[in-house]
Amino acid sequence: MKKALITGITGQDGSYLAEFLLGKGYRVYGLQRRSSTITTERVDHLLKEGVELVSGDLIDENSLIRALESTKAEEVYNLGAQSFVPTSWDQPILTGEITALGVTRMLEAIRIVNPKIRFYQASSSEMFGKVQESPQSEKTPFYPRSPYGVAKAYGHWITVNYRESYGMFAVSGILFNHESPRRGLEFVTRKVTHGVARIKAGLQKELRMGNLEAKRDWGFAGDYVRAMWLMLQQKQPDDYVIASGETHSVREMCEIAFARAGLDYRRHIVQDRKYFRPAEVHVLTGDARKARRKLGWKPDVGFKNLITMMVDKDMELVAAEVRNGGRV
Ligand code: NAP
Ligand code: G4F
Repeated sequence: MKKALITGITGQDGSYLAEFLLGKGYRVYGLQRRSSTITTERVDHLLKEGVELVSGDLIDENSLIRALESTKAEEVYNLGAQSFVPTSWDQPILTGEITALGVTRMLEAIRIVNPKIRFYQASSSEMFGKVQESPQSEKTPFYPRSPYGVAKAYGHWITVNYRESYGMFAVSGILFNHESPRRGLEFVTRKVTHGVARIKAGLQKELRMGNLEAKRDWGFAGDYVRAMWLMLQQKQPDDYVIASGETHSVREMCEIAFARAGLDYRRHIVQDRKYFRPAEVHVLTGDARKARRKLGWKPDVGFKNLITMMVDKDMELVAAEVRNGGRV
């Protein structure tokens, strides 16, 4: 049985990846940091299927060494991060500690415990920021626009550096935005699909938002975790862009989401300066032809189906909340 350790298992991608690896017959371990509240909502169903949590934090090197020693993981998927872009302006140093230096801590832990461990780094299309060419491929230069993007660029290059310095099997997946019904409520797609469900249920009337003209290349998280695994199964370590290749504006996404519930977004969305960013990434479009060619990867779920799936799930969730008097 192959053993994998996932950092960030309690997040959106961690939960889909854990599910996927269980399906492949892996023994799956997840790094969980200490919290005073329950954070396992997304993986509770998997804990019953054998996923094991080990305590650790990307800020604490020793905890990473212990996690590798105790699990004897052969593959490490480093998905843990302070991943919300606006928070990175409020807490740039913490973001650097976790999202940038956390990568070096894990790479060092691997070098100490077992340099043969295969390592996946969750790099991001945010690194392209003020895009230098379109679409963006593995060869496009980075121009990050947020402390988060800068931290991810560091994480990306330190991964390349450990591969080149020590011959480690360390790869970066440069993933464009990917969403799901398990997406955090603060990210724009989920904020909208959950907002739509609440408006439809009569729990709120308006949804306050930022820049509706920003454009993203959105895909489904379930498709994207498959690419992470494929990257670690190759003969040679390499970096890949994972994207749908399609770009849509936040406005278009709102239109689809509200229409699914029979609503007109123009009647409910209020633009609020509070949600605009100090520096915006205006448009992202990924070129995933290398992943298609070398990994045989392509996404299954298209943009409209993704947003529809998310609205439908949020309508179910909000209906259940209403039935239970506000509790899920
Ligand atoms: P997410 O839902 O925000 O999950 C982040 C995970 O990181 C959570 O499990 C969180 O744990 C954990 N974490 C935070 N600080 C940590 C620390 N100090 N030590 C250990 N774990 C820590 O993010 P996601 O959407 O699943 O994304 C997964 C990874 O892919 C992230 O690195 C993200 O930056 C990157 N990425 C995401 C996208 C996307 O569109 N989703 C695109 C490109 C790259 P708690 O539950 O305790 O907070
Ligand atoms: O959903 P978002 O917050 O995602 P963003 O900033 O693109 O970052 C996500 O994708 C990255 C990959 O490119 C990941 F690395 C990162 O971890 C994260 O998962 O915002 C998307 C767009 C932005 O342009 C933002 O300005 O939506 C715009 N937007 C407009 N109104 C809003 C809002 N974003 C949020 N979160 N909330 C709004 O009200």
